[in-house]
Amino acid sequence: MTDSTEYSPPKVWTWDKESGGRFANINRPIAGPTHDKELPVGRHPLQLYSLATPNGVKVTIMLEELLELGHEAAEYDAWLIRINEGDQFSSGFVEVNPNSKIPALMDRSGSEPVRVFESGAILVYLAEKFGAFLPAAGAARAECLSWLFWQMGSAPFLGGGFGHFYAYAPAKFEYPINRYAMEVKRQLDVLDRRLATAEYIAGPDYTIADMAIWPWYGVLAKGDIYEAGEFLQVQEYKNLQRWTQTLGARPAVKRGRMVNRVMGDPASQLHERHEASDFETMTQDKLQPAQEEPVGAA
Ligand SMILES: N[C@@H](CCC(=O)N[C@@H](CS)C(=O)NCC(=O)O)C(=O)O
Repeated sequence: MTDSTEYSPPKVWTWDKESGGRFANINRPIAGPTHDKELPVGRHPLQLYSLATPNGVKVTIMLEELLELGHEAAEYDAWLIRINEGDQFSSGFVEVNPNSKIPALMDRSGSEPVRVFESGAILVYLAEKFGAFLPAAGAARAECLSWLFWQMGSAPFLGGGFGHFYAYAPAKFEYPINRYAMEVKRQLDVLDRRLATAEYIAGPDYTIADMAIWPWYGVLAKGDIYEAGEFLQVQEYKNLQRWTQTLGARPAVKRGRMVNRVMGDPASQLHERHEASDFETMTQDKLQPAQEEPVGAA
């Protein structure tokens, strides 16, 4: 079960720029900005700086769901942050998120702008601001927040663990792939069992817990990330499959997935979103060549 490339750690770790596998160019052991650049600001109160990775899509789904419900104050500008080109290390972005990761939100509706980073915090902030998709109190709120934080704690094992070693590492190593496949299968079973007795993740209602979990585990269940559907036998999780399809059919989910998307079918990519009508006027001249993006560099 040992790998052929065993490693004896030195006394002191040093930064080896070649060691990070795919996307090694954005991995650094230091925080802070690498260059001076302000972020653009559009005309809506909500300014989102993001990319359509699973963590980014959670927020664009929420904003599109709020608009679908008729909350006009949820209109937003979504600016593209190309993380594999280092946009997350600009001085402007670091001011909004000192952790240099998408998604990041500026709420400019009040007298002072409010910054919000971490996708879970953004979902809670928007849910509270608009009084939607998060039960107000009691057991229902506790259940929703429990599943939301379950997602925040679990997805790094899927993305940074399984996804990294199965899809991005410089070579396939049995030990980490085995370890993280085991954990991801366990997580899929957690969701499948929950969805055997509940229509949505937090109970009878669709909430921010669904919006947080679907872009990771729903998309994994469709076999759409890491090309791991067969390896993980995702079709076995029948209740998860039912929920995945139900959510995937929601118009706001379909729109949310397109915003800040730079990969896949060009017709599914809306690089920046400034108006609701942008979805209708998506034209080829707005589209640039597809490129690869890190799926959850968490
Ligand atoms: N826990 C964070 C994770 C955010 C995250 O990992 N974002 C990735 C893309 S999915 C990123 O911006 N990576 C850029 C980098 O690591 O430099 C959240 O949920 O917001």
